[in-house]
Amino acid sequence: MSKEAVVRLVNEQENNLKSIGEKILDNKRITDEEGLLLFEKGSLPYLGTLANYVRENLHGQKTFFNRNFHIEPTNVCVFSCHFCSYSRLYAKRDEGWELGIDQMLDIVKKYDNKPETEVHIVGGVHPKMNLPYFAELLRKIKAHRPDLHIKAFTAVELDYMFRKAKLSIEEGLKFLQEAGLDSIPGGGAEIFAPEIREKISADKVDAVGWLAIHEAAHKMGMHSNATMLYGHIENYEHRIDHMRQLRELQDRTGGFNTFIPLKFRNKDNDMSYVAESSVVEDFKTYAVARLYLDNFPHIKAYWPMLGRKNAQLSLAFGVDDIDGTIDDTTKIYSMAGSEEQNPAMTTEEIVSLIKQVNRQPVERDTLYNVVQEY
Ligand code: V47
Ligand code: SF4
Repeated sequence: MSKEAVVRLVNEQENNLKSIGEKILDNKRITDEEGLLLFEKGSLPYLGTLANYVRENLHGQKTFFNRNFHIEPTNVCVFSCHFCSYSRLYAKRDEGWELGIDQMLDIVKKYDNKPETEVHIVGGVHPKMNLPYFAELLRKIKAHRPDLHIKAFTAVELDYMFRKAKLSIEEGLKFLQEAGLDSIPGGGAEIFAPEIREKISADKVDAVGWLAIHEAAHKMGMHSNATMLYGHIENYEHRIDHMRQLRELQDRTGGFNTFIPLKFRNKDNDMSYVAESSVVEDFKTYAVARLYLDNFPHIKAYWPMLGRKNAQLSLAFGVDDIDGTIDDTTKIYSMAGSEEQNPAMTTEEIVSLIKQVNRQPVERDTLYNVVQEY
């Protein structure tokens, strides 16, 4: 849509929505109240048009993806998040899996001589898989394949490892960085507001701890991502509060690469009674995230969760990244009822998915350096 057409749409809105649109056209930051108003009163076409305007100003038609694979060391977890369909409590670990270091290295070796640029390692919090264990894993992966970027361990896993090892955040991160950790994924953020966090994941690291780990990592030169689990018992104010804390941290460090809204899926967990959000709600959330998080370079739609068609559509609502060519080793979403039961997509499939909606596919590495344009 041309800028003139966006301006015309902005001028047709009632007062408050119009002034927010004008701010966005002027490249000005919107306030929390304005973000909330967009959620409450903005129509989907209006939010989509504004978010797409911002997205195209930043990236044009470019749509990023990377070639990665996942390792999930274990689904045994000492925590008991009610939304989680994946973890098996430590006491019931006969229903779970625990991979040894050599088994994980064998997964890495499957990709020898293949063009994957990243390994993503996230799992449950197993009491026996401690800091030295994971440091050895990182060292072995780096020794085998030094060029592979290791994005590993959510702040939840890191917090547990560091506390058990009696190390400060900085000491723990330095230890892992020296062993080969390159960056940190965005999981474990859920919803920061304590009144919601206490109800959905009371026993793991809180917002202050999650943010402190990401801040320390950024200060050591490591980049990270941030997620938000939405569409359960939180309201719009909680979503804005969550994004405000991320925007403030990003102002201080600039270390976040991408924001990933994660839609709550309700299969086989303690919160199955909560209805899933509508697709309209999903796209509104992507669009408001693009408009509110003006200092985040990228907004990512995680396609296994959304499904391929909705991932395509999300590109018109502020999203510029659809993650990677994941193979079927990831279970955390399929167990929660995601659209894709065995998520796997080849590079050719991702490229044609993006081209079908008239965007330009760009393969990136973890830090968004361009690997190949299509
Ligand atoms: O924090 C768990 C989510 C996250 C459910 O950084 C659920 O590139 C929906 O870290 N419904 C972990 N979501 C995943 C993660 C991640 C994923 C993709 C990309 C990146 C990245 C990081 O999975 C958890 C939690 O929010 N999750 N259960 C569920 N029922
Ligand atoms: Fe454990 Fe993560 Fe599941 Fe929470 S979401 S129970 S920390 S695996």
